[in-house]
Amino acid sequence: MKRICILEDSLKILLINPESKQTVNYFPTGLCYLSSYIKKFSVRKTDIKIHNSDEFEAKSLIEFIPDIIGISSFTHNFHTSVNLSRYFRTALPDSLILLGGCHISVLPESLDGEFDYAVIGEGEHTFLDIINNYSKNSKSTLENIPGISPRNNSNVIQMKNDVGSLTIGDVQHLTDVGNLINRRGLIKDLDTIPFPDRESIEDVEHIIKAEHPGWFGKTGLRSMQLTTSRGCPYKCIFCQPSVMWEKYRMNSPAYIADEIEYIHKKFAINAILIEDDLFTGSKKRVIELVELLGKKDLLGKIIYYIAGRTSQIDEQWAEILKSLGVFKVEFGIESGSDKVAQYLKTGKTSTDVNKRAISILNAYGIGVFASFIAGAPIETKEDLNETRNMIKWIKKNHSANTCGLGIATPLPATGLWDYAVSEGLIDLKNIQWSKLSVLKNFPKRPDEFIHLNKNMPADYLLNEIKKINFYLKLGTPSEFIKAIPRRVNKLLKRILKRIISFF
Ligand code: B12
Ligand code: SF4
Repeated sequence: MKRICILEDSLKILLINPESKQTVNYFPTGLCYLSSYIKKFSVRKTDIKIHNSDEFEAKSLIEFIPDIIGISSFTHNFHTSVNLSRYFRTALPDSLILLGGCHISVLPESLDGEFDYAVIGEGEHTFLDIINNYSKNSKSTLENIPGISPRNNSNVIQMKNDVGSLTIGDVQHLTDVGNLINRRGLIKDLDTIPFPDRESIEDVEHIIKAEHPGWFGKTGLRSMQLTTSRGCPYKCIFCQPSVMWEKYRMNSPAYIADEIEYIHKKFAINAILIEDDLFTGSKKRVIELVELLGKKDLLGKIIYYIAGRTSQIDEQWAEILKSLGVFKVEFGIESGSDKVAQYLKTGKTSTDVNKRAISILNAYGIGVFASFIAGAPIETKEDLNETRNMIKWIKKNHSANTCGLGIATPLPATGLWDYAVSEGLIDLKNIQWSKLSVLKNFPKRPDEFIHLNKNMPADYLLNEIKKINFYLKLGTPSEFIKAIPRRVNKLLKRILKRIISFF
């Protein structure tokens, strides 16, 4: 057996998920995996804090005096991450400041702020190497670790595989950059990664109790997220996981069943959001999972929210998902127009296929969350009208069905990004990252998003989306009546909060 020699000088590590509370309360899964990996495999003693909050200037973070600060960033909150790095550089000049997550992994040349290094792609191995090789006296000892991207002071990223260096603006095609970066090989067997360290998050209970009626159809549950795969085998034109993760990998049914058992026992969880891009990658895997959960007497005790592809769904899938306890399946329908849906999903899809999958699941009492996108470059007013009709059909088909409509957003490393760059809609030297937000704080004005569509003026598009979202908010007449107590309750809570804050 391999012996690990534990170095005595303990390292304090602060992992941060910025702006986590601005959307929904959720677990920073990536950071939790990094933490558990370090705890299991590092040769050093570590004291790890995972900060999942909007408040960063908290004295306690500075008083912790972390040796290493690791920030995880999406694209829309990249500006906040950059500001945070500047804040920490001033408050704790000697700390090593790292950046990771989906944004920098697919757009490494955008590295900015006061980060010492960016970690590209899957983070566990690279972070472990950083921890094991970190020296308080010299940050440059880390430079040769594969998977990291250092930066010098002139916004130039030094590529470490002898292809020279790139300046912001040099690179037009992101996939090329992905190939240039010294990417680290992926972890072959996901089961070798320990369960994510949810215990190190401050205030775990708060996240568990957060209300998610949109996912689970009711409130008062104790919910948690679970990852059972990484990546996605498809390549939709607006989505980046296939670039970020390169390859689709899955955990084994035994690993997943053990993790479900663990979180059910440890945190009394009765609702699980499976956050895979595609949970339905293998029928055999889910059949085996159901069998194992049956043996552990866990069927019927937990409800699940999962994501799938409509083209896969048949009666057998519906039966399997029902026996697992799936309450809702998320589908990227994207458009009610076949032409636009096929453009966005870069492949075969149609309203007929979508309606069939939804009807099969609904017949088994399983609801769907159908996600739509408006404003794709080729979309016309008529296409958007077909989306409106499809949304109405879905809502009427089953009371558990819900829909969401977002705006076409050119996320880095996607086909839409390439389109926006080629049309001169993106200037990397002068970009406002918050414009690439597909968040709840939806753009209210044309200058708050990147308008990709040529057939509809920006304000017309925003107005149409607003109307459809208003219909979705109100719901069908019976949904509206049903929601009155919840809405009154919410309003009272808000008033009470205001009164308390006043005193
Ligand atoms: C589940 C999920 C969610 C969940 C929870 C998110 C979460 N746990 O982080 C919910 C539903 C809340 C969510 C919301 C949103 N999401 Co989301 N989400 C995902 C999804 C499907 C999985 C995320 C995940 O858990 N991955 C698994 C972990 C292991 O990976 P990871 O977090 O990337 O971490 C690894 C590495 O990145 C790295 N790493 C990460 N951070 C750091 C930090 C350091 C210091 C180091 C060293 C390494 C490191 O190491 C980790 C382990 O390998 C991804 C797609 C995907 N497959 O990644 C989209 C994705 C991340 N989401 C996306 C988007 C757009 C959103 C929303 C903006 C959508 C919306 N309409 O509101 C919101 C924003 C939420 C917010 N508050 O900011 C985009 C982001 C694109 C971008 N460039 O920003 C993605 C990539 C999907 C897509 N459309 O392409 N999301
Ligand atoms: S939208 Fe869904 S199916 Fe398409 S690439 Fe992204 S995760 Fe995969």
